[in-house]
Amino acid sequence: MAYENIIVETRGPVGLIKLNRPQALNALNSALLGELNAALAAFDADGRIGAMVITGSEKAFAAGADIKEMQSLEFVDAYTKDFLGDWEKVTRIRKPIIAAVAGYALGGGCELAMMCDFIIAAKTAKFGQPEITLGVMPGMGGTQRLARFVGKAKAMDLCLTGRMMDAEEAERCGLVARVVPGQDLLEEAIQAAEKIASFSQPVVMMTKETVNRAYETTLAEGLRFERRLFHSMFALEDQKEGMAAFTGKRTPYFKNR
Ligand code: CO8
Repeated sequence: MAYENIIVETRGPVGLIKLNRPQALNALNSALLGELNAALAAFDADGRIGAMVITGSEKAFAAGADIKEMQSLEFVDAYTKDFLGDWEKVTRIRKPIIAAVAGYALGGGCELAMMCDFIIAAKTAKFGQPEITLGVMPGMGGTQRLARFVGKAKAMDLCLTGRMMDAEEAERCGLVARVVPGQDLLEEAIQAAEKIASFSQPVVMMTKETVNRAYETTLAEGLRFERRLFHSMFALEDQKEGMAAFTGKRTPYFKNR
């Protein structure tokens, strides 16, 4: 598939997607969404790929949903056509996705970064949910994921005032996993993705699925789910290999990667 709004590459076992609408600070329109979903699904189905990275430009990861596209939308169309409903597909990708964020991650941009499994940010990154300044509120997880990831106080602050927070504050409050100098951002994200891709793929996928359960169910149910999947790992050759390699003081070779 030829893409116009994203650039898609592979780096060994890593699928790399660069959002590419520089004239609009990578604002997320329907065309970009369609392409992003297609590229993610293709990497998810590709046995050679173990993890993915989504990134933007130095200036913007994404400055939000495309305001110009949304401006004349009417309620009846938004509702009946489930405007933005397709964004949920990003969260159904089963292999890990890292968001490598430099510059603005605002509105839908911040929400897209939160749909990824973790965020590595450049020092220049700025996160925010400025929808309130446009007469709307977040529509793709900003009120829900942000509240779960950083807590009520910070989520309310960001969603109600529309202010931006920098990378340091985002790391402090748990939105961001690591902050690195801008020039190291992509390399750091690719290295993390390569590391993930070197492990047993079913174990990686089950780990992602299980951590995500923590945000969807009770602690008791989450612990039960974790234990059952943990038990199932003893059916994998990769468990035998990983533990044999440890006791044999050698590097494991995971067959299912
Ligand atoms: N939509 C459309 N175009 C945009 C957007 C956007 N979100 N952001 C920037 N642009 C365009 C500008 O219009 C401008 O285009 P032009 O040159 O044709 O006028 C170009 O990008 C460059 O932008 P600026 O000149 O404004 O650049 P600055 O460096 O002066 O400012 C800012 C950068 C502060 C990021 C500024 O562009 C800005 O405030 N952008 C809007 C941020 C925003 O409000 N985002 C929230 C959008 S609403 C939303 O995301 C709803 C979420 C619902 C779910 C969506 C799921 C995907």
